[in-house]
Amino acid sequence: MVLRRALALAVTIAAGAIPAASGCARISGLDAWEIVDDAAPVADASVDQGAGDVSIDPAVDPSIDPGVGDTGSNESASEGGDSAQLDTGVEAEAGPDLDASVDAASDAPAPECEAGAGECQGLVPRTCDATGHWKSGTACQYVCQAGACTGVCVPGSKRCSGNLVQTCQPAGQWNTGVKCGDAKPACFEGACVTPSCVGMASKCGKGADQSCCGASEVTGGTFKRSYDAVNATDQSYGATVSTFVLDRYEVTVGRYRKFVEQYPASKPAAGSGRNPHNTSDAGWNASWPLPADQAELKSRLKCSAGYQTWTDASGGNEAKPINCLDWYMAYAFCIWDGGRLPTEAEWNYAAAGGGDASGHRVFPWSDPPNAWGIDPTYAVYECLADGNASCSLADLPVVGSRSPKGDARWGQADMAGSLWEWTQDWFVEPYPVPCVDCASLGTGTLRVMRGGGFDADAANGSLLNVQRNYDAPGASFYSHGVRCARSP
Ligand SMILES: [Ca+2]
Ligand SMILES: [Ca+2]
Repeated sequence: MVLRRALALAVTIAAGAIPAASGCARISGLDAWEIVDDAAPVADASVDQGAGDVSIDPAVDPSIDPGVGDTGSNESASEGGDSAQLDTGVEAEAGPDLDASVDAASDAPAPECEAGAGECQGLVPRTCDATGHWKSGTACQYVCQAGACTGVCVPGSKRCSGNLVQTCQPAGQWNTGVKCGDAKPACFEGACVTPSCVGMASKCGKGADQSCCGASEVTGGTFKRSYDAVNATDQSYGATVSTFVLDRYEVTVGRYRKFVEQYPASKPAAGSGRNPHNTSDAGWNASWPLPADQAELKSRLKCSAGYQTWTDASGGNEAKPINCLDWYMAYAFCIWDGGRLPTEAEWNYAAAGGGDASGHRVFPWSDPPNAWGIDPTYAVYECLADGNASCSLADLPVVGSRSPKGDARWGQADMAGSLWEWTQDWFVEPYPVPCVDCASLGTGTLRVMRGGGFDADAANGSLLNVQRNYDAPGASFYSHGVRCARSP
């Protein structure tokens, strides 16, 4: 292999090696030179044929004289195989092997763009330089258009402006935004949320990394109340429930704290909290008793020294369910938070998984519906959550601690166990029929609770979907909590 000089050009050549395997290897800055296989003897000893490499020593050959031509007239070759030195700085074979075999003009890259033009490759802008070649710039943060960075936001991203959700447009500009509706009236991190969820850390669920504010739609249908074909076989109490939204979790201490902080301004207005599917629902009654002020509300939340989850200062219980709620304190929270109490029929329907072939479940997680299995990996009950049978506040873990294994059909966690959950209805027995989005709202002395508590005994059926419970609406107790219903 020899190095042949093609044209007399002034080039500076960096030290380096030309790959032996290449019959024609180009060195950076060596456009005018080519390497070719050549059977002719090589006089240049600096070309290391043994190694198959051509090495160029700029220290020895510091410059190339553009006047050097194929004749090698400026070469100073030494005898006996010594390096043929060119004043060009390139060691090359002298003599007959020098051959102008390459046209430098054809070797120059052709223009690829019109000088001054601009375009984008993804987020990277590039402009066409004076020689007609693309020069890439630094990637844009937001939008690249016509070779330039523009915009103030990433298209598709969202942010809040007051209670408006703004969306970043394709050109990287915020639109005017959409106002959050009544059900989720506050904007937080680009999404409409319920007031209790503004700024709320995601510390719920089994990994303590889920939003405590999750809610999911329960697809409406017809079913039979307190019927599961296994434990309860009376099919007399059919009901139809319209599609609604039910919180995935029981209300947490952290969420309830937002209500407390704004109390008493967070008290419901008369007539608020109606179930939109039930025209006979008059909503909140202004005569219903609530704590007079924030101090009294806090006091009421401390109903059990050993088991209350409320703390006056935010602490380690924020993702635990708030207990010690009476019916009024539960309902008032849900209204303030853009929702309402679920009716007993709605609660029963969601826990049972509806009334089709996948519904009428024994437990919320039962699939098939008659599956009987329950153990502490499914639900929080019998004070077993901390692994022993004695009862303590450790037996009431964060909401969703058995999720998703213990979830109901539409994603609600802790429907069985954790806390008993208030519903809107007076306790009436038997169930009133017919029932289309019905609720027992007339008069009574006891309000319905469903689902079983963290200290409830599974053997007595407390956690079964068919089980009903009740208490006086003014009763605060450490196993009483709530989960809110909402409109889709
Ligand atoms: Ca225990
Ligand atoms: Ca529960």
